[in-house]
Amino acid sequence: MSQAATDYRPMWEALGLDLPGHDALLSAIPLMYQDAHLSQANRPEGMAYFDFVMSEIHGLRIKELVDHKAAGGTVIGTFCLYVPEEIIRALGGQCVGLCAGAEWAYGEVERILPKNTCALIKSFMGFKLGKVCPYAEACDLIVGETTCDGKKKAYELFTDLAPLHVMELPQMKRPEDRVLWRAEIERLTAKLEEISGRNLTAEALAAAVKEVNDKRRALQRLNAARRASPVPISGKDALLAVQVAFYDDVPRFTSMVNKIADELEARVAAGEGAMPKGAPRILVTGTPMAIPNWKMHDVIEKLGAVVVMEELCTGSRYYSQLVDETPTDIPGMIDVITDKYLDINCACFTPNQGRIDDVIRLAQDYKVDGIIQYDLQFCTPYQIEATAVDRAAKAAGIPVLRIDTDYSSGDMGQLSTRVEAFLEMIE
Ligand code: BJ8
Repeated sequence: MSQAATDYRPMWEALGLDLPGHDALLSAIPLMYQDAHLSQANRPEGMAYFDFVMSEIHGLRIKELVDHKAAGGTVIGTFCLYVPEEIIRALGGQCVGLCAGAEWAYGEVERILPKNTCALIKSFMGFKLGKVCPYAEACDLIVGETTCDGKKKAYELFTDLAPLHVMELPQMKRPEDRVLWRAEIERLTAKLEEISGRNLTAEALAAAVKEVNDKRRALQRLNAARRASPVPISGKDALLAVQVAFYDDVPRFTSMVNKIADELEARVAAGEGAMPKGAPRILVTGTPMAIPNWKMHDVIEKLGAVVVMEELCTGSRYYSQLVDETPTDIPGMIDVITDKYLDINCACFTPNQGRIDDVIRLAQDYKVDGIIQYDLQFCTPYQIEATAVDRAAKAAGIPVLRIDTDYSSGDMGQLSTRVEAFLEMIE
């Protein structure tokens, strides 16, 4: 891709964006990106791709989506890992993650949602009410899911703002829950067939499974390199790769991430790091971090530590499981898709021992010096589950720090002080 000074305003206008509000949002992102990402030393050269993607975040990629629609395809928005991208792609859709990572139009949001709603929900409602997200405005359908109570009830209001389909996600993982979840995947398939005017074929589904697996395999490679010391990529840059995975073109993204993984493997072999050897190694776990939420990683890494793993939906929960590529017929493929997605360990499930085990396993595997639990305020599932993570970490002899925060920058000083004290304690 080559950078060109394209005027995207007519496209944004045609999508119905509020242009003054959108201008204000777009002018803030480069400053945040400069401060969090471009200011880092020793970045892998391959991150230039992500710098370009970020510079075109509401430009080129949106144009690609608009062109895709003009050619007869669909754009499907999602808010959660449980929505199977494979089915969307097999039916000619481009899948885009809509979780928003910045405060927007909170005044309007708080007229319809309680103030004490988590930042992630307020943010996606604010982006929609404020008409500043071209991804949301480009969607033919948005797929919600019954995960936490806040999202579930917010969708009842969101349905007035956009075409919405809600999947019923069970909250346990018993055989009868799997039956329900499989039926929900079939119901989503029928909905996508209706809006796309296509029928699901085994060939298209097998191809989509392979493509999405390849994307996750590339991210697995990139993240495997983070086991090394010194670590060849900063936590902020590794987080950015997963954030971009939610909306970039799949084959292009896979090829660029594989290139970065090649570079990281060479850096590891040469003993080259993005951070000095001996920098405290941190695992971050908790609620997802959508673009442009780099707050926690930024605080940690500006204090000289490095995040080497994220047990997050914008982290290992996104790429660690693959869909089994063995089945060749549609029912068999729907079976393995059902299993793969039900295997994700979100705190909305009970019990959720699998997540606690993952946190400890990853912490040991990546030889971390400490765990930071990052939870959004008012996110009851993760905030309550933090106690179990805390206990398991202490039992495994791993120091742990709990942080409850939001998207504002108001508590940056306080966060910095707490993380600094934690780092002094573990060093
Ligand atoms: S699979 S974590 S993306 S539901 S932060 S809105 S849980 S109150 S985002 Fe999530 Fe899917 Fe689970 Fe992942 Fe509610 Fe908590 Fe807010 Fe949350």
